[in-house]
Amino acid sequence: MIQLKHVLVLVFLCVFSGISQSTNGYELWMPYSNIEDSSLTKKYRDYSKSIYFPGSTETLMIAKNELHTGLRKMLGLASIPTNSNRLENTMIIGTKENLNSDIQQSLSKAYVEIGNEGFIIKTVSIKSKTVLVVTANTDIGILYGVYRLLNLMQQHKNLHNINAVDTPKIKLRMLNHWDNLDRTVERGYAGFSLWNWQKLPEFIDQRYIDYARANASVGINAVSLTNVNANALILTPMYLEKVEALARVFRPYGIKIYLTARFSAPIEIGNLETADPLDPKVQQWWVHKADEIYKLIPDFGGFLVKANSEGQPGPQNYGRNHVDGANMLAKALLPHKGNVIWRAFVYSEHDADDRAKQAYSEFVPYDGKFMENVLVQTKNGAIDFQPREPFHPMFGAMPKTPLMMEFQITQEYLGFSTHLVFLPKLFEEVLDADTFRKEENSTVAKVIDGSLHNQKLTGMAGVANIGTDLNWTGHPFAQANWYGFGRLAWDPYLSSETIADEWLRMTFSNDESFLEPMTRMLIKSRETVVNYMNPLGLHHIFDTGHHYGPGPWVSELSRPEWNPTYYHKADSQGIGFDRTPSGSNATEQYAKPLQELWNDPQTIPEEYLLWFHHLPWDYKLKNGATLWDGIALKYQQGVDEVAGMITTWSIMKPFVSKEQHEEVTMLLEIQLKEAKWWRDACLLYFQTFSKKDVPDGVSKPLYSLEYYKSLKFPFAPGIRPQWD
Ligand code: GCW
Repeated sequence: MIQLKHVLVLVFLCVFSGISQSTNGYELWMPYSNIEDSSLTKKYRDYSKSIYFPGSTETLMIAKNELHTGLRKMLGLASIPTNSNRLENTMIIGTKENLNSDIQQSLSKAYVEIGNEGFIIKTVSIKSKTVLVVTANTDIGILYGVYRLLNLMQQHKNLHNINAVDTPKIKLRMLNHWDNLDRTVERGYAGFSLWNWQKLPEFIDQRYIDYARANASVGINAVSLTNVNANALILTPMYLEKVEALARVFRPYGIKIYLTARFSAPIEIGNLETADPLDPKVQQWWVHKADEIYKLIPDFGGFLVKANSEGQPGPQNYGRNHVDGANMLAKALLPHKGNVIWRAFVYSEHDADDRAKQAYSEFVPYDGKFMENVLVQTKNGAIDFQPREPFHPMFGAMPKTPLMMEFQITQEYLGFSTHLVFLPKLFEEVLDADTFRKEENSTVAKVIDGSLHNQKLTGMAGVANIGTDLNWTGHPFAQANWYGFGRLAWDPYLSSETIADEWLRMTFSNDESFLEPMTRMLIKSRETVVNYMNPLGLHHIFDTGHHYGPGPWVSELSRPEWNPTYYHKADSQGIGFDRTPSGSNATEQYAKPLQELWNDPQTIPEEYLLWFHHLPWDYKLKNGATLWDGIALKYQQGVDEVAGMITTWSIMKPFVSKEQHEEVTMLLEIQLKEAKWWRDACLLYFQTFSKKDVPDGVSKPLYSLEYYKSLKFPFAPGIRPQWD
């Protein structure tokens, strides 16, 4: 029997060992762990002595509850005193019109800066007393401000003299769920879809609320609920009433719902014979559909569309083009202020040109032709969410069109939810890339936030990694990728180090002996996965369909560009895809300075080498090694780095819960096993062309090439049924 003294010891251990109270990860980056530093607690308590927080809208009530929960848990306060006499308080939280005129005036410039979604957190002196003020122009600004304040407290930041004026730099900060109506998730590795269509609209799962809360805490303000490989049923009344229930939950958190629109919906659910965008009956059908949706959901965001891509229907089925398709939908949505997000992820089996060039060739000529409520959503790279890709050449090349970034948070090509990979580092690399399209430093971030070409409508989407798993994302560290995506969508100029530091502090511990090695580990994890999967610019050498593990030998799929051999082009001469003028000339789609730099294997950054060049096996790399040796050594380095992650993690026990420590340890062991699998399978296969021994320092393969080729994975999640 457990005795009282055991319970007390346990409580003592939890409270005083710095272990966060959350043990299963459900609370994400908001465990609001008790702050043990007594001087810090005192300072925070001083601000929390008496709080003036007027207003009772749904959004403000959420903010108030959150504040109370946070302060209660972090500071151990039983209740939070509120005071309606605003001059006697230590914390004042309210929209501009609720604050006294002195404060209003002293902040008048900042109020202009923060617009509709920003906030101000500032200590001000009132009657010679220091007061912490959180203010905004709108309720949602207050909610964002409260979340930020609590986040800062979770990070043990000094609030003395704080003057944080912050507003999102991007308008649409969006998660794209690839959730099917049967609750499977395409490329989902964290369980099933959160949306329980059978129980909606009556049953509101607490998860919907917690999901909205997590999104709002980082400023995500839009979600598309359904897979871009869309099912038209979602647009029928039967489903729309369920969508409406979710919209009601999300609304006070500032989140708008988008749906994926199947282009052939007028045929499938509208009894029309065609979905031709120039047919008046089809146009009318969409106008009515939009009216019907907005009647139910007045703040509906709009449609996300994958058309004429990987077998999805689209305007080209009727001899029309992307502009015809997008503008037809845009017209139906415009009166309601809705948007069309039209994806640029297109490539065709009938186009013999390099797949990497096709989206640019197809879309750039349409620049300036889309209606003002159309965003063209473009993946970060020209192929497909690979461990490393040069930025998509469309960024910067369509100055008259708002280009929306599409990142993939779910790790389709990055080890599913079993590999620890900190994606903000990858996202940062893309956002910081210079397109050279205008003045110097015309970065992708400046294209996305609209500053380079004066765009008003701006957006960043992330394909969600969220599911019904207890900890939401499968891998406890994959939560950092959801968090980091949100932070970068708010501010694409944040550094990945800052994001790693914030997330680690909030989720686990503020102890420096935890933070320093763990931040380093997170930052490095992104290069590590490149090393053991796709070093030196190799790409898309994943096994077919499910993309689980290596399959560089796959060569017999019906569409050439679905075969890994299409991408690595290994032969007895060498390896790599020649995309210079002597090959596919994909470099031509980039600005001149990049063409010059990238056309020459001597000047291209080596991380892109084999993306753009086919080079002999004994080509000399910058470090003097031959290309073959260099590839082999990178694979080995990746494996060694995962082993290093295991060592680092093994000493982190004091800072995390026992459950999470064990979970991550098991996952890292899988990652190590799979990193070795990648190394051995790829090197054995490429060796059949290079005919060279692996250099010293590279471990001998564990199994034969035949063994690796024979592996089958019926259990691999997230497969696309039509591919298998
Ligand atoms: O990378 C590919 C994925 C598909 C996905 C497609 C897309 C939703 O393998 O599963 O389909 O990209 O982005 O449309």
